[in-house]
Formats: sequence, structure tokens, C-alpha cells
Amino acid sequence: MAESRPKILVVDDIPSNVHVLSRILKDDYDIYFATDGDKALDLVQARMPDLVLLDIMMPGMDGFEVCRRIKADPATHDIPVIFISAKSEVEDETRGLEVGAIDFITKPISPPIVKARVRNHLLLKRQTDLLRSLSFLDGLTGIANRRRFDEAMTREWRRCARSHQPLSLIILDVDHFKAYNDQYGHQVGDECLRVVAEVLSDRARRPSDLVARYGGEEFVCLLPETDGPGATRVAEGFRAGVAERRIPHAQSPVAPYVTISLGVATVIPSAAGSPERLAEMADQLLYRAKRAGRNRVQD
Ligand code: GH3
Ligand code: MG
Ligand code: MG
Ligand code: MG
Repeated sequence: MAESRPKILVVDDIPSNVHVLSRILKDDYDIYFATDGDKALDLVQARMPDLVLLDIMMPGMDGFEVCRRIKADPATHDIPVIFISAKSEVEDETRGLEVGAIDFITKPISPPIVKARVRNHLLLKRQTDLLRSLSFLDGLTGIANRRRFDEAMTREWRRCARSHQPLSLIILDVDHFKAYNDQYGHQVGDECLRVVAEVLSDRARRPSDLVARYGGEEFVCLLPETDGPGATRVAEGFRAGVAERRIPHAQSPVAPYVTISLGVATVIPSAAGSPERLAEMADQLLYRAKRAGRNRVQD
């Protein structure tokens, strides 16, 4: 897949300054520009640039305040900001770095230096993004890990509370997996978990659905804006999907192949409940599915 070009937002109240920077950078990057602080903040939200080149002295909101706001919003906090300013006092540069800028370039600019610094900061940004995305992935299966799930749960809980929409959670666990490992070995066990992860990822259809490895041989699926019957249908699809793979499991008292048990809980989030309580409910239902004979969905 071709990598898309990095996006740079240039902010300066003097159009000719914007023009000069655009000319230097446009061959390598996609350039957006704003000539005041409010427009800059709108564009940051709309375009999610990889880097912001920011003037300080502007009518209305100055660059320090623009930077402070970019850094205060968790969604834009990681976007590097470089001040490009005629202000060259030690206090200005210090303040710029204190409000969260990663670098400070004084005007008049030298094109090769601007180019080189931009390149370096974009390289760092790409590495940071990569590390960040890896920190949210489960190493064995390649799907989301528990950290990612916890983050999504917090976010979706709030979102569904605001919109009074149901939030559903499926917790599932591989049946008699200890016996599976004992029979086939840990590496084959790992491969089995990869297949389960693949089935779940294939079957969770909506972009907002999140499948994650919860730990060991347990997985979760968070389904925002999904009611109980909808979530039960997804869970039944998971169960059938894993069973249909017919992964041999000679020691299982349930079936001669690998099966899973699932608990499904749904709430309309409110102050009366909590994400932890939703997870407890799903977990209790999972254990009822186990006690009732496994290879089944309990809602
Ligand atoms: P149940 O049907 O009640 O869930 O029985 P179970 O045997 O699946 O449950 P138990 O909790 O006794 O055993 C879980 C097993 O899962 C034990 C553990 O070694 C195995 N396991 C956990 N994580 C991994 C893993 O990453 N890879 C492999 N291969 N096995 C794992
Ligand atoms: Mg200015
Ligand atoms: Mg378990
Ligand atoms: Mg198990």
C-alpha cells in the first residue's frame, strides 16, 4: 500500500509567509493553511495534520494559545507543533516550548533548515504513532489488546450515555482449553487462539464494533449502539463461526472440535451503572453458559 503524504498545517496571519512555507514544502507534503487561530483550530480538528507550523503574533488568538489548545485536547495532543516566529527572545522560545511546541524556528527562515527540521519531526511522529499503535495490539493474535478495549469502553460508555443508546458487551472463553493444550501442545494452542481471533474479527461487522483479547483464552467484543437481540445475534455468529472451523479437539466432552461459550450483556449507560458492572454482568452470564453445558450463548 502506498503511504499517503504527510499533512502539514501552516498558520500565519500574513499570506506571503504562508506562501513561502508552502512553496518550500509542497513537493513533499500536503499543505493546508490558516491565517488566524480559530481557523487553525478548526482545520486541526477537520484534517488531523501530522505537523503544525505556527506563527505567534496574530490578531485575535495568538500562537501560544492555539498551541495550548491543540495540546489540551487528547485527540490532537500528539500532533507536533513548531513555532515559526519573528519573536526571538529567550522568553518567547521558552514559553513556546512550555506550551507544548516541539521546536522553535525564528524568522527570517532558512528554507533548507525548515525542510530538515520538518522532516526530522515527521520521522519522529511516524515512529511515535507506530509504537502507539503497537501498544494497543495483542502480540499473539494481532487484534486489539485489553488496554485498547479499556480505552474504547470508557469512550463508548460516555458516548452511548450522551445519546441514550444501548451498549452491549460479549465476553467469551474457549471451552476446555487446558485439555486442548495438554493434548496438542502450547504452540498449537496459540494457533487455535489466532483462528478464534480471526473468526471474531470477520464476524463483527460494524466499524464501531471492537473485538479484543481480554487475556488468556478469553475475548471480548464491544458493540456500541447495539441492543440485546442484536448483540445476541452477533454472539451466536461467533459461536457458530468457531464451531464451523471444526478445529479438532479430541479431549473435549462437548464436541470433537473446539467450541466457545459466551455471555452477552446490554445496558443503556447512565450514572447508575458503570463499565465494570457491565463487564461483571457479561462475565456472570458466561459462567452460566459454561455451567449449562458450554458451546452456547447466554443472554
Ligand atoms: P473452561 O471450559 O471451563 O473454560 O475450561 P478451560 O480448560 O478452558 O479453562 P482453564 O481456565 O482451566 O484453562 C485455560 C487454559 O488456557 C489454561 C492456559 O494454559 C491456557 N492459555 C491461556 N492463555 C494461553 C495462551 O496464550 N496460549 C495457549 N496456548 N494457552 C493459553
Ligand atoms: Mg504574525
Ligand atoms: Mg478462561
Ligand atoms: Mg476456557
